[in-house]
Amino acid sequence: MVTRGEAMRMLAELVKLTALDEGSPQAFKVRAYEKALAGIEGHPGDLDGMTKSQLTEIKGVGNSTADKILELGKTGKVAKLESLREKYPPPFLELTKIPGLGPKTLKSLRAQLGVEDLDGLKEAVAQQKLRELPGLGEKSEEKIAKAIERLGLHGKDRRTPLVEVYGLARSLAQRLEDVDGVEQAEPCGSIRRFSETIGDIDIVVATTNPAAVSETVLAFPEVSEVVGAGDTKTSFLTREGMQVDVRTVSPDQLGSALMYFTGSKTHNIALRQRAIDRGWLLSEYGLFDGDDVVASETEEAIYEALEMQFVEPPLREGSGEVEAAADGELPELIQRNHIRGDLHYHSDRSGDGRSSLEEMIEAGIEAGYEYVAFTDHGEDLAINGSSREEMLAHRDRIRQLDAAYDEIKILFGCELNIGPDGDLDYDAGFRLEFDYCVASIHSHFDLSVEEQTSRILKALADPSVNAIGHLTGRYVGRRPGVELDIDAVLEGLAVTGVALEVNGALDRLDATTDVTRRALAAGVDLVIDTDSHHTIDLVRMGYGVRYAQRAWVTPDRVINTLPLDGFLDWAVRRRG
Ligand code: DGT
Ligand code: CA
Ligand code: CA
Ligand code: ZN
Repeated sequence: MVTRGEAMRMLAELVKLTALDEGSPQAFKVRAYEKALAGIEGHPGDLDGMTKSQLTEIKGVGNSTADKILELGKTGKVAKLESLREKYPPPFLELTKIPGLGPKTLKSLRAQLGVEDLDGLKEAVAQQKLRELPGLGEKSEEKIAKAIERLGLHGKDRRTPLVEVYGLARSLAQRLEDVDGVEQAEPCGSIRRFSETIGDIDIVVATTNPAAVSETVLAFPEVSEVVGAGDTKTSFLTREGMQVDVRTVSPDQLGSALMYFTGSKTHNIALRQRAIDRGWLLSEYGLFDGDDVVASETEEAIYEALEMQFVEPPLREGSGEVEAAADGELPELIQRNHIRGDLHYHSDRSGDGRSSLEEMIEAGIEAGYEYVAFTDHGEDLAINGSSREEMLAHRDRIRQLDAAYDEIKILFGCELNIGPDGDLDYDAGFRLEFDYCVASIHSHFDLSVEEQTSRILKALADPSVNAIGHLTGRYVGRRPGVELDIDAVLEGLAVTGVALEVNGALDRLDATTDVTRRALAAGVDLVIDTDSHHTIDLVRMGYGVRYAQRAWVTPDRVINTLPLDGFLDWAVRRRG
């Protein structure tokens, strides 16, 4: 029994570990696994019960990958992967998160300096040994030292990016929902609040049969070490050292348990105080008046009993939401169903795009959109971009498809690359040929604050630019974003009327919550996008919306909540 997801996870791990083993992400074997991964990603059905010859019919899947999928189904393990895991244990893998440390460098770090983990690396940096390695120098040594510092990779308080645990948490909860007696299983804690980094995974399970849940948890293939197994809580560590706490409650206590384990701690303390003010007690088991239950089954009932508006989980950070909810003054938050279109959307016209125009259009219709703007990469993004001729031919196809699909408006757009000086793709005249442009940075992350700021300001002054995509270019926990004078950038956005993007890709989540909040205060328009490169990326709209909720974003500030006419007016106004 192999699901598509399991096969994809196996291949993704093989890609990563084989690149290390070969000392290059371009190695033949790595490319082969990547192709197989893309093939299975694009394969519509599940893999259950498929024979070897059926498997090799999937695009990119060769004999050796098919064997591994069958081996995974039969034994739950893949020998090749197990030996690679042994060779590259989690403490060593942590080093791959540091920018500037590619497979080749890591290989020589290990072979020549005996670096096995972060501590070893820090020591080598302190002794200035890195600069002696081939391909490295004093400058890259400093860069690596700075990255270790800024990524917070050191110390016991280190946190894991949401993107690395979100799928796992969802998958564990889904499997628990299939267990006998379980009514609902939800990831809670910082995951439910949609925090971009996570300390540990908390899952709350409403069940009439807690023993069956505990038994199931202990048998999960993800368990590498059991931390504790009691009547209501089972905890374990994954191979990567991530702790997972699974708590069981009876179904009539689900609301109070969700509330308690979602937190945040500050939010909970304020709620408990409101209960005490009424002579009641609030715990994970319910809201009590002496022995009487006031409310416990749903979170809604508890907030109502405490005379408050319902507080969406992303808001529960103890930053004024309890007072606002008590005064009935929580704003109407942005919700997924307010969104009418996606304005950062790639097709396979982009070198890194994976789905065709038609597939992306149909996915957009499926998602309920009234409009989408294809924003394939401009010419500067060498391997991923398109020349003028290619773009004009692309426009013809988009116009034809727009005429063919009545149910959705399809716009001809572009993702303009912002060069180091703030220059954009093509020329000013050609840029105005597009219906819509998002401009973003994709390189030169190490310029000074002044240089980065003027780079952005110059780009957003161009009349073709409607929005700035993934403002800082960060990858959560992996690549720090560029350093900017945020006030100056926000003022520039407000003056020009260019929108600030909240990018819903889980590894980006950019602009950050803090910047988005300040953008609201500065009167800047927002746009929430998926930056989809494949039809499966459309789920990111929900992520972008939830992340935007953390900044208290309201629908009236988000331009892609506008109906088509209103949106087009907005876009045209900018182009004068
Ligand atoms: P994390 O794991 O560091 O990303 O952050 P959380 O918020 O998931 O925190 P965690 O895992 O320590 O606890 C999960 C939730 O349980 C937390 O958000 C609120 C609740 N909680 C934990 N400890 C306490 C406590 O001492 N008092 C109260 N009222 N709630 C707590
Ligand atoms: Ca947690
Ligand atoms: Ca926890
Ligand atoms: Zn993009």
